[in-house]
Amino acid sequence: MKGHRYPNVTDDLSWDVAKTESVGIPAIWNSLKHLGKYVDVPQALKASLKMNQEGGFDCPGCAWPDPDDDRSKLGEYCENGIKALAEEATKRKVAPIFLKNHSVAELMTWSEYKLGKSGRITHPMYLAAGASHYVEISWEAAFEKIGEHLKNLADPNEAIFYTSGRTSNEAAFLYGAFVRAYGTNNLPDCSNMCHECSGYALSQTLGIGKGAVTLDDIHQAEVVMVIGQNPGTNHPRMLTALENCKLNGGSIIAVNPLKEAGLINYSNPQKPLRILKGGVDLTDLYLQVQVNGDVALLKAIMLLLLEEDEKSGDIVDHQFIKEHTHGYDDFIKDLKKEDFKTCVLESGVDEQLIRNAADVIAKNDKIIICWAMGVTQHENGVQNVCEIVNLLLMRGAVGKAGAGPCPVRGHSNVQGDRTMGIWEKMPESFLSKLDKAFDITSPREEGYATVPAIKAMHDGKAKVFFGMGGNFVSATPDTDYTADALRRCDLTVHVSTKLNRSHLVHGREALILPTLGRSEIDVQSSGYQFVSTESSMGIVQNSKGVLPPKSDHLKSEVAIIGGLAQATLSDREDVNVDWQSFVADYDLIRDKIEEVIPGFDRYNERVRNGQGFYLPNGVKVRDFKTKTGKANFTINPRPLLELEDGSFRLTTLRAHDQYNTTLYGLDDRYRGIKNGREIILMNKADMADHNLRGGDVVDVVSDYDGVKRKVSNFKIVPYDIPRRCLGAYFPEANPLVPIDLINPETHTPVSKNIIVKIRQVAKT
Ligand SMILES: Nc1nc2c(c(=O)[nH]1)N[C@H]1C(S)=C(S)[C@@H](COP(=O)(O)OP(=O)(O)OC[C@H]3O[C@@H](n4cnc5c(=O)[nH]c(N)nc54)[C@H](O)[C@@H]3O)O[C@H]1N2
Ligand SMILES: Nc1nc2c(c(=O)[nH]1)N[C@H]1C(S)=C(S)[C@@H](COP(=O)(O)OP(=O)(O)OC[C@H]3O[C@@H](n4cnc5c(=O)[nH]c(N)nc54)[C@H](O)[C@@H]3O)O[C@H]1N2
Ligand SMILES: [Mo]
Repeated sequence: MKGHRYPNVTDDLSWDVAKTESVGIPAIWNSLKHLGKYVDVPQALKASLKMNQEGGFDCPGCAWPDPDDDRSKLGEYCENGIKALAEEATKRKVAPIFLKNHSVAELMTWSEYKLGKSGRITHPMYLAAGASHYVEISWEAAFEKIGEHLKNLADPNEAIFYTSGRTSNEAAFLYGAFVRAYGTNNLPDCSNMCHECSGYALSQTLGIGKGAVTLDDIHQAEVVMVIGQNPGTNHPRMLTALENCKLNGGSIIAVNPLKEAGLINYSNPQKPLRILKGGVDLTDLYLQVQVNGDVALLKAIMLLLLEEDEKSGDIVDHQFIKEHTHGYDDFIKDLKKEDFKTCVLESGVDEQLIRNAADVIAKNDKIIICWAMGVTQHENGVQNVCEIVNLLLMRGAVGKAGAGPCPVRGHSNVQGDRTMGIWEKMPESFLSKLDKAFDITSPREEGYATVPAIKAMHDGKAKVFFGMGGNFVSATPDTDYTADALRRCDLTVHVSTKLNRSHLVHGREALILPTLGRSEIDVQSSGYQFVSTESSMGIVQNSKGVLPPKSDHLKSEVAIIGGLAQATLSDREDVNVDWQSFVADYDLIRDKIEEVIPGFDRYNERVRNGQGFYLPNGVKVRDFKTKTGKANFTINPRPLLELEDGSFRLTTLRAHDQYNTTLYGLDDRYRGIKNGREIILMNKADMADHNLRGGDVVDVVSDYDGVKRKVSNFKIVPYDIPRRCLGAYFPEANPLVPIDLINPETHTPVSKNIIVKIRQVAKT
């Protein structure tokens, strides 16, 4: 079967006006309803009380941190956390008999939703060359097969080792050590498609590729800007922090092409009295930028700040700038070249609203800027983040209480995985210590990030793909191209909990290795094990599963790495690592982490403290580890936002009922959309111009570098979105994202600004 298509699931699509409030009673009800269908409810409720609590496990959903103290007795989780748990704790199973009954070709015709709902994979499964069905295989034989393939490659750089962001610190660190002992730095990860631009920009400007605020900072901030992020769906517990900020007198400014319900009004489900009062109005100023209008908006705001400062001298923090920053004069010289009116126009936001926003930012000192994918997944993603930093630096809002940059990370341990060395270009300081700790010689040559890895497979330069979690074919750009790339491999292997598309779009041979979920009990030969994760705010804490594993045949990710390393490296004379000792006792892995990575002193002791510990972060104390030793202002050109007649800017979004490529359901409750994912959100005036009505069926085409990419049978939904901008869901729209349309510094695919045209196929 060519390519990779999603069967149409929009037959009874409906839409209503988008909501203006979030959470509250419907959310709790919704999550319980969701639980009942698939899960053993008493077991899941028991588990939910342990989620994000001391002695329990870290929610497998997003990377939002837990409060340092005062965790809610009602449960420190959210509606979408419960859904994430329900996916792991499902009653349904994909046992060998299931895969005997359903061929790969048949499963290819199932929607992503149906595949995911099939349940947890119970046994290692193997697809032989030319075979139609997966069959059960023993763990030993599976490891043997992978080991043989890896040993037979002409060059270790012909293997790709992907990581999705749920992998624990312990598993990620051991995996990185194995991959480098084997001989490659080909360690692409989901971060390459996610916050890579944040890491890059923050390292250049502030000296650390992470955020520098705590929950407490958000509570005491006077202004929180939330740019390109939809916390009501993707980080629901962040709304509690924003609520606290509001109740303490803070102001919230949202910057988003869509009016997201979660940012408008919030009823904290853990505060029933507030629900009765109608919740808390969160956003004071909602700036509905056009897609990729953020640099123009930030420049307009900075021009206003500068203008005020030139009059009064007390808006720009000159003292801070003199002591702690570099490049201010050049930055100002460049900023002054911008015309305010043009910036306003290009941002798509009403001038008065921009003036109001600048006023709030000028009058308050404790300013935090939070952001996510609406900022990073752009060709100018690095510049977007750099402009955010420029604004904070102008106001001296870095390295003090209640202020600073706050990239809100996605997967629950994506930040930890990077700290642990999951990166294609870890610095020498890490590699040399890793070499010493394991007595190995890591290669120094830079490996492939995600997009270069896809191209290498496509070009036949890489032949084995190993995925530690994730759903590579669906999450990556240019689906048909990526599907071809995977199909050209000799072997594709996925360590997974659930069935997904990447098991079906496979290499000549394929393996599925089923693993324990975060909520499950992990016992190894030395006894019960726990793992640890790092939150978006740099807090490392332990996570211990509480539910019995769904099958006796599951292995932990650590055990899978141990088995794989042994099968691959046991006859290599230059590698003498006792991999099984690490599998037996994860404390030994943590000892090695402590040896290699700064900030993990007394790891085994401190991680046992229920609340975990903060990793060191120089930015918080104005110790900027940049080349200049200061915080750097940067010069960032404003992207040109011209559009040909008939073209639109398409941004891809997550619905309320999904976790990346895992679909919890087919609705997007807050946006008022039901039973449909193959849709295009469109401004009513644009619909009128193109003679389109809600429900009309269209093809969407992107034309880039001479290649036309298309998705078919999408339905138009009228929506409050700026003119000439369109919204569609990730991953259904991924075939439209060109493989070469990337942010040049980091190779991040441009998933938030795809230039497309629309062709009507049928009327409603
Ligand atoms: N329930 C749930 N939780 C999740 C996830 C999930 O799928 N489901 N995914 C996890 C992961 S891996 C991540 S990275 C995060 C993602 O969290 P988000 O970044 O919140 O997710 P997206 O849906 O990609 O949405 C980005 C927001 O950016 C806006 N936007 C789009 N284009 C632009 C633009 O050009 N400028 C601006 N200013 N805004 C824009 C969109 O309208 C949307 O509100 O969530 C994590 N948490
Ligand atoms: N167009 C478009 N594309 C995007 C984005 C976008 O906004 N728009 N967002 C990008 C972003 S931000 C990200 S992070 C990526 C996400 O990319 P990925 O991380 O690759 O995708 P997920 O859908 O999160 O992966 C889900 C699969 O992980 C497996 N899994 C779940 N839990 C575990 C576990 O505990 N261990 C293991 N080993 N496996 C597990 C399950 O089998 C499940 O099917 O997608 C990117 N792609
Ligand atoms: Mo992400």
